[in-house]
Amino acid sequence: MSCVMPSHLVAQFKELTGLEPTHYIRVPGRVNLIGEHTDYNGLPVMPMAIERQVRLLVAPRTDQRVEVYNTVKRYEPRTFTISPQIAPYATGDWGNYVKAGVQGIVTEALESGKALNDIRGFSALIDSSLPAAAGLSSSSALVVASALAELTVNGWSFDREKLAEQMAAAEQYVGTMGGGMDQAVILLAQAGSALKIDFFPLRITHVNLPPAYRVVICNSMIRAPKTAEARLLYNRLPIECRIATAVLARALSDRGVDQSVVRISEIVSALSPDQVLEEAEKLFGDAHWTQQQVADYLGITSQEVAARYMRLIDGATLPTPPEGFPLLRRIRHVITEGQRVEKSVKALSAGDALRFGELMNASHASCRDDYGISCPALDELVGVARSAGAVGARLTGAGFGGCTVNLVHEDKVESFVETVIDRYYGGYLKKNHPELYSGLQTRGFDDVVIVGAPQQGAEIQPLNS
Ligand code: NG1
Repeated sequence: MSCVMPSHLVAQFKELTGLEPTHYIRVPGRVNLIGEHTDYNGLPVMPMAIERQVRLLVAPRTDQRVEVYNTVKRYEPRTFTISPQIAPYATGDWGNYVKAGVQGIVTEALESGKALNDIRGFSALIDSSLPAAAGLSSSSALVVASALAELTVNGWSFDREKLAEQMAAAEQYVGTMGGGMDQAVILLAQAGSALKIDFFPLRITHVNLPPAYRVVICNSMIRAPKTAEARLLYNRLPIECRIATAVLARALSDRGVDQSVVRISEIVSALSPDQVLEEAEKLFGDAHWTQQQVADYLGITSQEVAARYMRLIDGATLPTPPEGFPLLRRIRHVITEGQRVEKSVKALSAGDALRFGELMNASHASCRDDYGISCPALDELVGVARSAGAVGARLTGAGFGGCTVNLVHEDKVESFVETVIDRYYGGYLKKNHPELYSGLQTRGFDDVVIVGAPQQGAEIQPLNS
């Protein structure tokens, strides 16, 4: 066990809860190297776990309450009772991530025949060194940490792969229609290597990064939250992919594609990625499709399109985008991004860092132009990073803000960091977002430019008093 428990947290835990902590749980964040928005489409991703993490001290309770404290004051304490259907807090409340993890475990326990009365709750103190809303998976880390707390206080063993799949489904509790990348890397990462993850079913391959290169994460400081309206920006993407999948499956039904498929990966595996791309180009053209056009093509009504494909997790329907759906662009990004992950694995096994860097750059262009998830600050940061010596630079995570990930030769890391601080933070950010820059002047840059190495996945340490 490599995690060291900080003693000041123990004192704080005892003071807040009146209990003695029994376990220390450490859950890393992650940075995605390549493979963006491919996971929920069934295509691969390549993330690694990072040293920034969520740490949690926990003690079992004799009742069915869950009581959580956070070392960050603005996250006020939350208490709730375990039940078959735990009602969420208001959208955006941090406690919903705790509820999501606990609910996932409780649902599974009840389904496996355990009695509600036999399920214990816990008290926990949470501390995080992961920036929130930055695309580094602080939310999934909290969901997984809460689930591990619930499993641990009940003395339940678990299989990491199965738990990763359960947690991907469990996190949808917060209303995001995400995939399974974050929970998988958080639980299954091994120190020293990145992971190629395939989905449905989950499969893991360890990938070595080029030894002379470092992964540098730069926070654009533009927050990328997934709450309220911002969440719609994210959810619109899986919905557009579902619509594109349905239309393509219909078009390709005479080529052996089953019309009931729900993910782009299922079409790609029936034909080949290049064939699907060619067909998609012919079918969709570069125009946006209206909801009515989709309905006409599928031989259903526009209301049926909304009911079948545009439902959000809370039962509401995605508002119809007035400009329509850019179906070719969405499909093209997802398919080429899946190909880029496969090519990256090949490049890295051949030790070809420059080729991997090119693929990262191409991924950024595709995320920006076809998937629409970049923003001026991310584009600027990527441009600065390349001129500062990164062989590959791209946005990472859901997008719309948050961080970039950069591959930098170890000899250039120091000058890379200096140039980025000077040109992006001291130049672009100061000029265009002075309010975001002023905080940095006092805080420094340790939290915004992070040089990372692949870390171990989540760990649980018993505290023997
Ligand atoms: P982040 O960057 O943590 O918001 C989200 C999804 C992933 C994946 C990426 C884009 C969740 C919990 N995570 O990650 O599954 O789709 O966006 O590649 O929804």
